[in-house]
Amino acid sequence: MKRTQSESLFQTAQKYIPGGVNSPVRAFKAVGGNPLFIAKAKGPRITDVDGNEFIDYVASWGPMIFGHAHPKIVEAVSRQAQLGTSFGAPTELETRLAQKVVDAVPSVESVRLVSSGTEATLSALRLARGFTGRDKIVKFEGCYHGHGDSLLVKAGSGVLSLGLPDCPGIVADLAKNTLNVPYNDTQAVEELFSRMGKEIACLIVEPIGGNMGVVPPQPGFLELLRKVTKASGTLLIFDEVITGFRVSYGGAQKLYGVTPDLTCLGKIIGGGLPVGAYGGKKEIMDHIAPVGAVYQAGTLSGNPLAVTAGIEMLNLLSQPGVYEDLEKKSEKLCNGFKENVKKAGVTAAFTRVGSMFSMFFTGQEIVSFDSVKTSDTDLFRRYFNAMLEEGIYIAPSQFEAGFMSAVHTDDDIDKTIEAQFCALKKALG
Ligand code: HOZ
Repeated sequence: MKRTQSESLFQTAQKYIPGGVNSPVRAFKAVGGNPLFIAKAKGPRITDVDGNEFIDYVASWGPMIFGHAHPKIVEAVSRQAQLGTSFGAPTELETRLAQKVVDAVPSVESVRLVSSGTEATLSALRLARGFTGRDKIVKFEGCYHGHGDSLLVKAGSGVLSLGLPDCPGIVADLAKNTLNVPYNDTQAVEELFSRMGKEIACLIVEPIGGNMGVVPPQPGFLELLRKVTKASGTLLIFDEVITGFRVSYGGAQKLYGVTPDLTCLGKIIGGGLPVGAYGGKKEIMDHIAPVGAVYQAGTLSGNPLAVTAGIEMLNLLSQPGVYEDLEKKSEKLCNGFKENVKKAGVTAAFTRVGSMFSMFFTGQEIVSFDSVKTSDTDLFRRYFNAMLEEGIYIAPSQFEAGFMSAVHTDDDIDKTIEAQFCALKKALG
């Protein structure tokens, strides 16, 4: 595979941008080699600057659920661009998107739009602390909630992929208020809450782990979180930046029937443009300025282009049969992968909820940060590079999810399964 243009652009990028990338996981550090620079993408395919075309299962880390450059989204954004790209003043579009979110997501009565998932989670934490008057927060090992200071302790995503120790620059006095518990460990949660529940402002969780690879919640886990937080006056926050509108139109909370107090959203509700949101009960949300005293603001919050793309995305997602189709396609792909793994004699564990999935090179059952860390990352590195050679674009880390889109065809999936078998054989050497 020719990579000369990407190599040359990466050399130049490193002169002007730290590490040549604007988000660390993109740097391919966990898989060796240099990142591909992307020229364009359409539907389920992405093309690099050297003209190599790949079937894409990264989907911009989730949001391209209707593929790249969907004509309806492109048309709506182009139309809006003619009318202006940013006003720093309210538009009707924002209310239309907010209303769609309120109608779809069980916990959300009122929602504030921001510009990224990170902004959503750190604002939700501030709100939870302001609302409860408590400082401590609980999160789970391997969950990643963006790069806010309180949340980068034992985090997943890039921190895990690059094997970084806890992040310098985070004030110890703040970090000490972040308590980590192993994912799916109901006993540890119960024990922590019985000891100090009344000091805890909020518990934040990815209702389906998505940033250490896909780690589904075990039966009863989310229900337990709801029970202990309610009993101690702690706010339960679901970080649905990945799962919101991905695993069902109402997110993981609708799928599992557990309603948090606050929900963070991102990515999908911006149709691939920069958006985040946090919402919940009106009684809590009304503590945010200008109604209440918890301050949070942003010139680009509710940006008209991003909101327009989000409205179109939710229109597409609300058509009948979308989630059933995603389920069928994802099941077909993962079944094909499982067969391949058996034929190739590789040990691997599979996880999937709807259209988000992972394959870990380990024999362990995947339930937590500790279990995903048993994966053979060296084998993953060889596998990732072999998949690229075979024309398949997956996340450059064992610890990130794969995503199916509504526009992958049966033929794309068959090609992927065939390619994956070749990649497994190459990776095994
Ligand atoms: N936080 C994203 C992975 N879960 C990575 C985003 C990016 O590097 O673009």
